[in-house]
Amino acid sequence: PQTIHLADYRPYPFRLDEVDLTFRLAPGATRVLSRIRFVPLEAGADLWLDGEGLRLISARIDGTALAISPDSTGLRIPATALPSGPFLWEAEVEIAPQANTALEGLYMSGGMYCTQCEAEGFRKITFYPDRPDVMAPFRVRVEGDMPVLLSNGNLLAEGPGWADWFDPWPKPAYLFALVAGDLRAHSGRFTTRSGRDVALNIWVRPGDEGRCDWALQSLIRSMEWDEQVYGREYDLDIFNIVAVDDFNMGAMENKGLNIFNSKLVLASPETATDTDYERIEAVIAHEYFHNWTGNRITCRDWFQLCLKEGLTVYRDQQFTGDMRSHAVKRIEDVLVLRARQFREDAGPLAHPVRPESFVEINNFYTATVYEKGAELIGMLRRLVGNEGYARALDLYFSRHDGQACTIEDWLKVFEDATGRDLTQFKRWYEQAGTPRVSVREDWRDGRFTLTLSQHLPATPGQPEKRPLHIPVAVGLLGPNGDEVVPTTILELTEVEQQFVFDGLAARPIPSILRDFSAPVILDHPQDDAARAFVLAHDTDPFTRWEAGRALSKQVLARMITEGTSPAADWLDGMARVLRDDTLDPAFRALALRLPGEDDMAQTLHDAGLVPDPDRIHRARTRMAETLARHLSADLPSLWASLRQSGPFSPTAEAAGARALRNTVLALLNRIDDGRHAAAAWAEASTMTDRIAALGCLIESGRGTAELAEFASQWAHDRLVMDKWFAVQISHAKPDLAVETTARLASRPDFDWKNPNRFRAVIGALAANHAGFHQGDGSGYRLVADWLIRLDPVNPQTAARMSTAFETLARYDADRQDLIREELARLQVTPGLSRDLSEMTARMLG
Ligand code: BAL
Ligand code: ZN
Repeated sequence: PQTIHLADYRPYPFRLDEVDLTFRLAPGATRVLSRIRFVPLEAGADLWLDGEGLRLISARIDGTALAISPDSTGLRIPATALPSGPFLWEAEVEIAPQANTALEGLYMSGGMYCTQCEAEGFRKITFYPDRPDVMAPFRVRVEGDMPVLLSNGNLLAEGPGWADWFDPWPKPAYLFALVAGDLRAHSGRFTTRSGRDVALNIWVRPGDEGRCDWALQSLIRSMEWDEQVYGREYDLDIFNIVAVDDFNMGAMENKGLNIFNSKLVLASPETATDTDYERIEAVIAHEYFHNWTGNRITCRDWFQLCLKEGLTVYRDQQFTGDMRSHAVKRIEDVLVLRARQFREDAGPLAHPVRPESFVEINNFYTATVYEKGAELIGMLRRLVGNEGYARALDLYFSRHDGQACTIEDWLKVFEDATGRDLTQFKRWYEQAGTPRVSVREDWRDGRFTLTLSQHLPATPGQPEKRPLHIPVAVGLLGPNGDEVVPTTILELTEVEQQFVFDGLAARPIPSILRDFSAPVILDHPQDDAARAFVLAHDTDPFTRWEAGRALSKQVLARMITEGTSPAADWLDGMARVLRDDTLDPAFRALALRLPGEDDMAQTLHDAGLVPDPDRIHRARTRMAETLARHLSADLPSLWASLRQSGPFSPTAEAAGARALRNTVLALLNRIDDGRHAAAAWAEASTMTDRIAALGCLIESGRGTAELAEFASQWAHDRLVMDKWFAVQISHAKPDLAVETTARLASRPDFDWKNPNRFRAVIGALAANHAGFHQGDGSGYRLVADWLIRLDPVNPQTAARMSTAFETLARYDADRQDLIREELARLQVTPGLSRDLSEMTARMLG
């Protein structure tokens, strides 16, 4: 397969004035007619149109029929066969949405037609320059035997079996969308700041209308927020969201017609957890925010993906912080960043936020592009300040509206708006890997010196690294816990630098990397007592939580490697958090959560040790049991006091109380043989509480009757049944996880072609650290078997799931051999997709 390089970018030599499409829908043979006016921008350029899997019926230029035969990637018409000026291209093709299991292009899900075009799915719909820098207004006629026929933009006219749509905003083909089906709308309205009345619709299958209001309210809040915070208004008369059961991603920001995985739309207290509610709110916001950061201003090429994704993730994180709690949101985001992005950056799949080459772009919708991309925006903001950030964003929107842009354009806006030189900062976009920042403290004659140094390890293809421009937010605490130096941004630009603080009465305790000011691994040797002090006194909620986290990891690492008991400082620190009811319950829940097993494996590997998954699991279990016994006098009464009565509330406050209550339940479950979990199950009225109780029951070796009850109640509901599958595997004991997965995968309702169900089962095994990494390789084998089965059906989801193997280098030689064997088996599978073969090749190195 061909590798595409950023350095090879060339502009498309034609402009497209307008695109006119007609769809005659039929499951096995849909006809797509296109009429496109091309205007040459360069003399002598051939016309290249992408096209894959299309049956060409006819093609004409300015009315003259052409005899052309496309190859498997598209068609070329030599310049000599083209008119010298503008011309009209007309083509008719046939496609088979019903046969499209890859869920890319036009496909069918549960009897409805829908599309997914990002990144390169439009070429499976018609011949077209399928690249993001080709932008045009689209006029679309949809004809089909379906009650609801939708496309982008505003509805011009409709009648039985047809609808005409026009999207006046020039857009790249990846933002095209079409939906047709028997759908019902949950509707609302929004009036923009300048008075545009917008019809809002959440389209779902009949019967699901009652589970749409949270999504609709989240959309309205997002629209208000983007006006208030970024000055961005919506720009069409209608905004449609459609929920689809079979979807590779979370959701898609098609202009005026967002298409969502139904998991990220449908919510009711009985069927969705608090985590689902929070995610729905965030993803609705994310896709809506793309209307400006992605659609009005898009990417010049796919190497610039972070331009829209990093910024839009940053915006949705800000939004969630404003709607809920900034402290809690920051901690949650850092947990995700470490679990997914640091993990990626530490292994064979490490790549820069702006990659320089790819084989299959779908393999680069990664935590690095998204989450690390968002961290880079946060760092820029810290470096230029809030006002500088606001000026830069205003300039970005005014300068680049309607354009397809690059990271260079983005950084130039910051330089022009603030006068800062971002030459060195740009390396964050170019160099892969997680930097380590080491801290040394020195106290002499009333002068406190912090020496910061940075190291960026080699990553695939990048043996040498240059120093980064790192904003390190620091505050100093006095011995009595008072803040003696408020948060200051230290700019680390060299390999090593000293920062001096004078005029202090006593040696301070530093609080470093406040608010997680940069995506780095902090190496700050502190003893247990200093960490416990920061946990008790810091004014910054992130570093406060982080001190507790670092202490927990330090204690757990000693338990794993030396077999020690948990330290008293740690137990007391946790007890203080548990009892401190001045703290937000959601924060307390996060602070009481023990480090994950995968996280510990990486931490041990970073320290030069070889992690043993079983030992990690046993030590973590012992740690939780010891903590539960230490807190046993408090837990039952706290659990009882957090019981909620009255109607369900989805607010952050109510969800935080449920999170703390279920954290307490999980601790109780370590020492009470499932007694409280059984009570919790009996009284649960929300999915949050039900699934928490069920997880606990399974962990204590019970739950058979409850699982049966759950399944009989929810057999008709795919999303709820996904949870039923996943909970059994996530909570399975290490030696039972593979067997449980295999048993569940043999059930007739394991609909493995549905990406949500596949992830709920095979993904859950990959996430059960000690279960997946069983020393006999059975976990690896089962996942690889399923990847081989899924790949020909849905290469994108198979490739994504293959990242289960990205951590191979951490483990002992035997496990490494077993993983390599499975990757090699994948690699030689006949007909392996471009997606999965790129992934296996990168992982095998
Ligand atoms: N653009 C793909 C889905 C998303 O990031 O919103
Ligand atoms: Zn996005």
